[in-house]
Amino acid sequence: MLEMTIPPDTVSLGCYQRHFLARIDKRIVAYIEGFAADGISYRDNFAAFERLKLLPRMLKNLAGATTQINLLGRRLPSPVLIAPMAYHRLVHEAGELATARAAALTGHILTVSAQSSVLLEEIAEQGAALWFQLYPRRDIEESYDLMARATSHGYRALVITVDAPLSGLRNVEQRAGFVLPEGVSAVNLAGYGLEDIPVRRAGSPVFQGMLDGAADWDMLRRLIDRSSLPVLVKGILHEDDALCAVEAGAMGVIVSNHGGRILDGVPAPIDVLARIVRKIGDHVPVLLDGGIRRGTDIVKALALGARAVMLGRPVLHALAVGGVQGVAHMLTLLQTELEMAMALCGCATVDDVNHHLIWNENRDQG
Ligand code: FNR
Ligand code: LAC
Repeated sequence: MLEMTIPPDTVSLGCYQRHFLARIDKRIVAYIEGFAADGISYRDNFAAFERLKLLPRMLKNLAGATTQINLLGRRLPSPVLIAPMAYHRLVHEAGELATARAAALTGHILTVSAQSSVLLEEIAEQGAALWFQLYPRRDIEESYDLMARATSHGYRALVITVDAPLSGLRNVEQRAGFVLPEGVSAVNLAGYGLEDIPVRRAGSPVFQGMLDGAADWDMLRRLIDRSSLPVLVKGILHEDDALCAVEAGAMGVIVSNHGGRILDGVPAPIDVLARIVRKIGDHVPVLLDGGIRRGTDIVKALALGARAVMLGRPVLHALAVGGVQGVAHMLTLLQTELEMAMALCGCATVDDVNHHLIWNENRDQG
């Protein structure tokens, strides 16, 4: 695989983003870094973490400290997973094969998107622990087929994304004129029917059939019933939807606004996390993504009840800048930041990271 040199001033996830923005074709940047409409939710995903403050405890005994977690019956070295993202080959020749190699090297789970640019069967050969993400397809047999392919190739869990029956208003992409370059495509889906519905009349196409056959709770239940793997439902913001997902049989809920890419003007996941955890209790793990860029962000998410977090764009930034080594280095930087943040907060294990760590400005007034 291509050898790449990581610039020596790359010391945080933000540095990878800076190099990514400077090096990569503007149209591809518009797709990857882009957001829905005006980017209100995209920006708020970061601002929400900035608003939260940690109140650390001193002189705790930190002997034997660890970031290990239990998730779906397995022990994982870190509460950080790689979020599903389409088309890694947009930024690196080897695409998801390189990301999987880095995940294997560092012990992180890679969630492979159904829209990966390398076949899910080939990604499975890289030795990484994998989850598989899919959007419910109009033809449920095609979803079943994808699920069976992932299951038979050793994927450990399925993620069904429910927040994108439409891909959202991508004005940034439209302005930049983004189209998939030659040679990059959703190869897993090549044998299935097209999901595009022909527009029947002039005018807005959205309510002219684009949503016919879109998934509903009944379809979700059927998909979960069919799966022999645990299913997590991704893209939940309302606590009642979290409960519906659990009632449909989900073994996990991923609180997410899709990195601000689908509907603009929704809350940051970190701001709705605690309500969701309160609603569904702690027997079903709640994960969170959107705006995680620092070890302290992970501590904040865990403190508010997340079992683990998922990391999106930084993985593609690092893949673009440094290939396998870049992604492994970026994940290691984040792991170091997490350990440092836990230690400086006085937490030896993830169980020590709880809501008492979150500073509440109003506590003294009440
Ligand atoms: C995504 N995301 C996404 N989600 C999903 O369920 N299936 C997918 O195929 C994709 N594809 C995708 C492509 C790109 C380029 C990006 C940036 C994101 C959303 C992703 O899983 C995750 O929710 C966000 O990226 C998390 O936010 P951050 O970490 O990017 O801020
Ligand atoms: C995106 C789709 C692929 O966010 O989920 O671009």
